[in-house]
Amino acid sequence: MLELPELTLTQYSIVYNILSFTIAAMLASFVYFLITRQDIAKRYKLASTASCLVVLIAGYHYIRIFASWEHAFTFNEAAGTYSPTNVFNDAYRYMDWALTVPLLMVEIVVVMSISASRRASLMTKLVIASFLMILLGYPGELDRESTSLFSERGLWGFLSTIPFVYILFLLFKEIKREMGEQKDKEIGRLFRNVGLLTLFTWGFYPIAYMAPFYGLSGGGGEVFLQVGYSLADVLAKCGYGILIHHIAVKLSEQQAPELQKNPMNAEPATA
Ligand SMILES: *C/C=C(C)/C=C/C=C(C)/C=C/C1=C(C)CCCC1(C)C
Repeated sequence: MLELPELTLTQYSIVYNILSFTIAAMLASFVYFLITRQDIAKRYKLASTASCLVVLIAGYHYIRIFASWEHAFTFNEAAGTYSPTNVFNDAYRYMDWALTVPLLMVEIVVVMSISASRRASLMTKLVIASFLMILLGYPGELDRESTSLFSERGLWGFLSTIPFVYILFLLFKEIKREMGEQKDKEIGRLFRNVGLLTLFTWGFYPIAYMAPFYGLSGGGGEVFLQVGYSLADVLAKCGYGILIHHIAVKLSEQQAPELQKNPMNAEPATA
């Protein structure tokens, strides 16, 4: 639970609208992943199930975050500002990540071209490491007072960074292998894009976590955090899911050419 700063009308509205936009993005992505499931071969369907669950869980949590944001402030007519009159529950974000981040790992491992036993072991490592990363970050998030790296916040942040680095290391090793082994260059490119998207969006979370260490606070700091987390979530969940979906469709076409009869999947004739 977080005590919030006083916000101007503009600051309050920016967060209000971004949270609303994020709910729309998550729910729309859910419908998209659900409808496009039929274009994917059976062995890759788990990727699409995981994508559906991720955006559904996130959509639900954003509805709760939005309600908590509305409830946390009262409009001060005289000053024309929003005063914090209630606590804001930002634990919803961590509850959300604890469920969705492991599922994001499932999505990518399902579309990798590896043996069933390697798939199971890689998935286990990534799921456990991503859960640990969120779990270890949370106690530090509760420490709102520290402004130094050498504090409780800094310590938990450091511990959480160990599985974070391990995940990126494993992912990049596997993505590099996929890019080398895939005969279809387009699939290789999609894997590279998934890697870059993961690096740039995931990188935002620890930077935001460190905000108190570089003096980001007050209304501006709060707006930066809420907007940053929301946009990073949309890219890391909806955008990422769309890339994984395209990989799954391409792989399905390779294995079951009859799927190409679906006009949605057909390549334009080149001859
Ligand atoms: C959809 C939500 C996603 C992709 C969330 C990702 C979250 C992280 C990569 C968080 C990482 C953290 C650290 C590496 C250290 C500080 C604590 C965290 C949890 C913010």
